[in-house]
Amino acid sequence: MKLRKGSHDATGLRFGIVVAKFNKFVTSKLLSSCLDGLTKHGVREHDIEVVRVPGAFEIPLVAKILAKSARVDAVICLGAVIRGDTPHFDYISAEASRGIGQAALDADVPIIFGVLTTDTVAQAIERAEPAKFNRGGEAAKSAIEMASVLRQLKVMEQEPEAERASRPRRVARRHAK
Ligand code: INI
Repeated sequence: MKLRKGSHDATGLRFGIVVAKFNKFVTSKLLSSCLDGLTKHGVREHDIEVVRVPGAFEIPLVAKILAKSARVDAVICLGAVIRGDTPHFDYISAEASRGIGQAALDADVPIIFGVLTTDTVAQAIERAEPAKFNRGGEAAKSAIEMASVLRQLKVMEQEPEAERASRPRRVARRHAK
């Protein structure tokens, strides 16, 4: 059996973060614990690119552009969609999750879903709180793990090619007639 798994050593990895301004009192907490999580695991500050967008609905497009830019090894999406009394919640949360998943598949780069979808403000605050659920820090950990596992898989993909290239070329033998 060959077991491949990501590590939490983020040395040399680069990350993009897309953070929604809507419900900023929650998303700013997600962002600061996400940044803490990345730097704690060895990511350098200049290897982190943060992009702010109006709301969760706008996250997927920016996440996809960042993921395709070749400037980052993974993208982390942070937002807070709180149900309240309008059907807006269903449209925005569904579009954010579908769009983020699609962006990762289109770009072939890990994109982490750190968008809270909650019924109440209290639930959102609890999930963002570093001392409670710490979803921002969790998103950072998932991003590091995925970037690390993808890096391993890409190395594996390149290896057979490299091996082939280093092998001495066989000279075609002419048939004596
Ligand atoms: N955006 C959020 O990130 N969270 C919400 O809870 C929310 N609600 O409830 O409306 C929200 N709306 C804005 C939306 O994401 C877009 O920014 C807006 O519709 C413009 O496209």
